[in-house]
Amino acid sequence: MRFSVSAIPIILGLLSCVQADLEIDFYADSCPRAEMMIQDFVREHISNAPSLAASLLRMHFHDCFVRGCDGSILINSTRRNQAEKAAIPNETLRGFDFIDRLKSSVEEECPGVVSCADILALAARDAVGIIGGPFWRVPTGRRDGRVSKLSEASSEIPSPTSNFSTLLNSFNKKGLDVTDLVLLSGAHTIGIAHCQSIHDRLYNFSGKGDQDPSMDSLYAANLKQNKCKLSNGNTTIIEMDPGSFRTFDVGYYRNVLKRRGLLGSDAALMTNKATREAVTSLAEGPPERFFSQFALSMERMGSIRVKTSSSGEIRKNCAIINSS
Ligand code: HEM
Ligand SMILES: *[C@@H]1O[C@H](CO)[C@@H](O)[C@H](O)[C@H]1NC(C)=O
Ligand SMILES: *[C@@H]1O[C@H](CO)[C@@H](O)[C@H](O)[C@H]1NC(C)=O
Ligand SMILES: *[C@@H]1O[C@H](CO)[C@@H](O)[C@H](O)[C@H]1NC(C)=O
Ligand SMILES: *[C@@H]1O[C@H](CO)[C@@H](O)[C@H](O)[C@H]1NC(C)=O
Ligand SMILES: CC(=O)N[C@H]1CO[C@H](CO)[C@@H](O)[C@@H]1O
Repeated sequence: MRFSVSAIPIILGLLSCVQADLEIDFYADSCPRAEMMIQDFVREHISNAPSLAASLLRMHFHDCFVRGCDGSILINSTRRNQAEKAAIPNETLRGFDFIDRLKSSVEEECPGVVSCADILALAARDAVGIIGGPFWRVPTGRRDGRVSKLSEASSEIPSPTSNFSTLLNSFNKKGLDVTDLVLLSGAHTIGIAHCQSIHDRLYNFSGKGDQDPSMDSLYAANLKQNKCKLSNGNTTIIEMDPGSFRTFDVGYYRNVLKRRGLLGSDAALMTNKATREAVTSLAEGPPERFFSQFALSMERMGSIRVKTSSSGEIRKNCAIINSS
C-alpha cells in the first residue's frame, strides 16, 4: 500500500499532535481568567510572605527535573507509594499548601481545566516578578503526571555536594547545557538553606573532620561560630546571598567569585574554566544581562519533557492523582 500525497499533511498533523508544544495563553478560550487569577493570588500572598517566592521557584525546578514539569512534585505519598515529596532534597520545600489553595480557587472558576503543572510554573514566575526579579515567558498546556516516586527525586535532583561534572551531567540529562547550569544556579541569589546542606563543607569535607579548602576561610569561620555551630544541630537557616537574600541581583555571582558560594554545588562553578568565566562576567555585568539570560534558561527548564494533548491528566487536587 502507498500513501497518497494528500495523506502526508494528515500524517504530519498527527505527529505534531503527539508532540504538541506549549502555547502562550493556552487557556485563552477554556479559562480566560486563569493566568490573571494566579497572578492576583500570588501577589496577594507574597506581600505577607516574600520568602515564598524562593520556595516556589525551587519547587518548580524540582518538579521539572523529575519526570518533566508535570506537577509530580505536588503529589502526596499514599499507603502504597512514597512520593517525590518524601525525598531528602524535598524535605525543605515549602509552599505545597499555597499551591493547593491556589488550585482550588482556579477550580472554582474552571473545574478540571488548568493543570497543576501550569499553576506551579506560572506561580513561580509571578512570585519572582513580584519580588523584583526577572520576567520570563511561560507558555502553557502542560498536563499533570500520574506518577511520583521518592526514588526518582533522590536520583534526579542534584545534591549540594555534587562536583562540576556531576552537575553538568545532571543538567545535560534534562536537555540543559552548561550555560543553563550557570544561569539557573543564579536562583540562589534569593532564599535560604539549612546548615545541614553545608554541614560537610564546614565540618567533614573529606570524611576526616576537615573543612572545604575552596571556601573562603573567614566566611567558613563566621558560619561555624555563628549560624552553623555544631551545637545548633542542622536545622538553623542561613541566607543564600547574605544581606540581599530577598533581592534578585548579581550578588550570588559576586559571592561565588569571592569563594563565598554557600553550597558545594555553587563553589563547583569555580572549578571549570568556562563556568568560572561566566560567573565572572555575570558578577561584573549589569543585572539586566543576568535577568534576560536567566529568563531564557527558565523557559528552557519550564519545557523539560512536558506532557501535552492527551498524555497525563488535569488533576482535580494537586496533591492526589485523579481516580481512574
Ligand atoms: C545546580 C544544582 C542545584 C543544587 C545542587 C541545588 C541545591 C539547593 C539546596 C541544597 C538548597 C537549600 C535547601 C535547604 O538547605 O533548605 C537550595 C535552595 C534553593 N534553590 Fe537550589 N539547587 C540547584 C539548582 C537550583 C535551580 C536550577 C533553581 C531554580 C531555578 C534553584 C532554586 C533554589 C532556591 C530559590 C532556593 C532557596 C529556597 C528557599 O528559600 O526555600 N536551585 N538549592
Ligand atoms: C497532602 O499532605 C499534606 C501534608 O501531609 C496535607 O496537609 C494535605 O491535606 C494532603 N492533601 C490531601 C489532598 O490529602
Ligand atoms: C565527581 O563526583 C563523581 C560522583 O561522586 C565522581 O565519580 C567523579 O570522579 C568526580 N569528578 C571529579 C572530577 O572529581
Ligand atoms: C547534620 O547533617 C550532616 C550531613 O547530612 C550529618 O552527617 C550529621 O549527622 C547531622 N548532624 C546532626 C546533629 O544531626
Ligand atoms: C565524617 O565522615 C566520615 C566518612 O563519611 C564518617 O565516617 C564520620 O562519621 C563523619 N564524622 C562526623 C563527625 O560526622
Ligand atoms: C513536604 C514533605 O512531604 N516533606 C517530607 C520530605 O521528606 C521527609 C523525609 O525525608 C519527610 O519527613 C517530610 O515530611
